[in-house]
Amino acid sequence: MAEATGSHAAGAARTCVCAAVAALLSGCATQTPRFATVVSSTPVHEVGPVNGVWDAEYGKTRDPANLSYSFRLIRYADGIGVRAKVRDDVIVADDCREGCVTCPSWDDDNVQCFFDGDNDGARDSRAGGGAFYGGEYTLVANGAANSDFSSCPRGFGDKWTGTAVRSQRPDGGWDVEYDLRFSWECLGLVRAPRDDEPVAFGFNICVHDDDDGGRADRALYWKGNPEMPYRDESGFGAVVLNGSGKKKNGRKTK
Ligand SMILES: [Ca+2]
Ligand SMILES: [Ca+2]
Ligand SMILES: [Ca+2]
Ligand SMILES: [Ca+2]
Repeated sequence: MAEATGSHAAGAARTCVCAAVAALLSGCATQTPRFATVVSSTPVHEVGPVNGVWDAEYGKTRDPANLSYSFRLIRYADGIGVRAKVRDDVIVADDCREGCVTCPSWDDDNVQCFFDGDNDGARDSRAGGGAFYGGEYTLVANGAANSDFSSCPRGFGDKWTGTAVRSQRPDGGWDVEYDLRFSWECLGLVRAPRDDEPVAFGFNICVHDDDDGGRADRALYWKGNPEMPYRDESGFGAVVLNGSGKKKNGRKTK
């Protein structure tokens, strides 16, 4: 049985900005993508304690029932989707209030997506004061979000969206299914790619695991430099998503 992950513990005292307010602050008038047409997708990648990369700032586990996940990327006509299924023994979201779009998302159970939209493999994506070509996007297990370090700060619900749905496993643990969708603008692309051309960018994904409240206990990446996996784009994975194979005028491409 699946249920929406809307609960959160009381006591989160940090300042949050809700989605409606953030939309006003952003002052943007771009059309919200519909994500109605799937163009292409990657295979499903499995990430676990052995083949993943642990962020050196946190702890580790050997138990895939404690933390492991699978994910794939989907190219839509109007942006990129990331679907991830996380296995976790305890779900905790005590630091982020539901509906918040600038919360300390890295302290709770979450999925983080990282885009190197200009594909330059920078050693520090935040160097130079915040001109992002992509950046970091986080969705917490209770639906809270953060994209402060990205091309679409506080853009959740408008320029990017996501859902998190949990279901209990027979062993008492949880599966949490995340469905995230990003406009081309959030990848930091100069222009939206044509339907018939492939799109290539650097990508990484991380799941933070909080099992006991307070700070996260561990963070497991697909790829990367363990010392700074969220900022060092040189360690990201290379992703190429094919186009439709049809030009706008209807002729097939070779
Ligand atoms: Ca866990
Ligand atoms: Ca957890
Ligand atoms: Ca903790
Ligand atoms: Ca927490």
